[in-house]
Amino acid sequence: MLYPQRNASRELMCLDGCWRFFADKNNEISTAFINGLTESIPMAVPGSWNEQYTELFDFHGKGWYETHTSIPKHWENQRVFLRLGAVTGKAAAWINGQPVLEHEGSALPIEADVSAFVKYGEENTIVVLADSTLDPWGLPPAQIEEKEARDGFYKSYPAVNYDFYPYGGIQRSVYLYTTEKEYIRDIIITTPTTDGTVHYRIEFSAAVNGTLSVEIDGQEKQYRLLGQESVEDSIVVQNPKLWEIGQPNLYQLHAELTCNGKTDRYQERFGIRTVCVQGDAFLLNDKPVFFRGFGKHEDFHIIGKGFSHAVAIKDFSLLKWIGANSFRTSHYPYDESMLQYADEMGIMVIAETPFVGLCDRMYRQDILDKANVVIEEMIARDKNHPSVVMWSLANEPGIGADEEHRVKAEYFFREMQKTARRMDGTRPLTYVACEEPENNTPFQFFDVVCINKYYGWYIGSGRIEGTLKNLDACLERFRNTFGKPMIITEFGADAIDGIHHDPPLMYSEEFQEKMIVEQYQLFCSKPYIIGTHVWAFADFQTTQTTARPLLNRKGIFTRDRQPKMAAHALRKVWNKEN
Ligand code: BDP
Repeated sequence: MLYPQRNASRELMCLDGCWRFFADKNNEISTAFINGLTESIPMAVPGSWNEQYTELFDFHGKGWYETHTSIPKHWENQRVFLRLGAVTGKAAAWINGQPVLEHEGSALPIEADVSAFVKYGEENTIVVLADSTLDPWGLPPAQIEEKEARDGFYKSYPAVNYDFYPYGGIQRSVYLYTTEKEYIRDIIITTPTTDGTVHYRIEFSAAVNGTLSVEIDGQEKQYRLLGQESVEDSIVVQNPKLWEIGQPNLYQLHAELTCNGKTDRYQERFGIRTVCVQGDAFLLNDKPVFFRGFGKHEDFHIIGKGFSHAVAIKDFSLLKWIGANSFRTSHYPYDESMLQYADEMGIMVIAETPFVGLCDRMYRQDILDKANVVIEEMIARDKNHPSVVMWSLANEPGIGADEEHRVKAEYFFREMQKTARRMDGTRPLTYVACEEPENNTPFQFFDVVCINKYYGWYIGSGRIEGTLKNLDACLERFRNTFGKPMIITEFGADAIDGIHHDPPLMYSEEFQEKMIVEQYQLFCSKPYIIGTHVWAFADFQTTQTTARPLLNRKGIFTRDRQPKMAAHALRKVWNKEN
């Protein structure tokens, strides 16, 4: 899937702004309603609805959005696509009363050719349904209904099976864009070596007759197309400047497809770089790298999980300030702009699926089918970003050591892993574990072992030195079981900003700083550990529970991005290493 683009042949209309909104608390609106909300309030798009109105904070149901836009007359001779960057839960869209889209899954774009439904040179009504109903079979899952009384993650309310707030809404930008009738549907770029060879596969909307030109770094190739659906070839860039951490050299592939006298164009940015796992090393351009950074969230005051360029830029400026070189898109794919910025700033990304909170009941064929679709959609969207160096297929799945569940989970993970490798044979794969090695047998199918360990916090609470020996033993257990390189993808402690204590006690800034610095030293002493990500980059909104004073406070920065003591400490350590 290509990102929408405005260029010499494609037009782009952004529909972000203030839409009309109706929270369907009593399930009153059927799909028969699509021609105008009678009772509605203003709602900003992109943005979650939960913090825009106090009374909607706990609303997890069907949110109806409506906007109007006139569509230029001259678009009539082109194709028009509607593209929703991300809509929570089950989404659907109508144009002028006609259904145009249906999709399940929150953090990936949805689009459809709506040429046949728009009125050209006139006003059009666009309605979007964001069904944020908590679904025990969703990816990610809420708790199962019969067990509602048991509550969710850490007995949380609302009862979801993960530790972040289930914000609802149209969370990312909405666009209308045009292409020619016959158009470039996809471009897949790979760079198998560092010598400058750029492989590309250009896919068309149909079997086309015409010409294609491809240009990279001043070198151009022309193709005559006779009923072809795609072209696969390569160009060798002379003296290539590689994409490196902090030195993000980027190239452009310009493609022009001409059919029946009309030209569709697309310009895709990419980097020349290789990634692979070799022995105990993660190699970027044949040199070992050490991952230094954070697990993050898309989360900010008022906008919730809505995307904001300003917040994204602030986060990248803080990643640079602190000396980080990477982050994980815990626990779902992030807005494409985050990856574009990471490409431009030379920051590595471990890109994660939304499969957080998977548990025993989920290892079924129908859930696997859904999971495979999400993996395909994520890789189809993000494949050309040089910053994405590894895919993570799940966070902290509950696998269980008993034979029945282990066998089911192994099958599930083996199949997901096959789907990911079929889609992309160039990037290493991982998933992120929190349980012991015997509960994580699917690691046999993956390249890197990623673990989340909270010694001194959930295990041996309050004891930092006292738990180092056990943490050390735990690392060795994983290493001895799988013999693979390891990344510590989460470790950390909650610290409420402004709370100080001597001696360092839990929840004080001193405790968080001491724990992170001491555990980091232990991790660095292990040659098989190829990176550490502190949990978390910033404090974030989560569900209500006794363990969460308003927010999850494990951020190194506060929710409004102010540094805690640990941020200054990490900065010293990382800047010395850089
Ligand atoms: C891990 C999860 C993460 C949580 C974190 C925590 O991966 O989503 O926020 O623990 O408890 O289990 O803070």
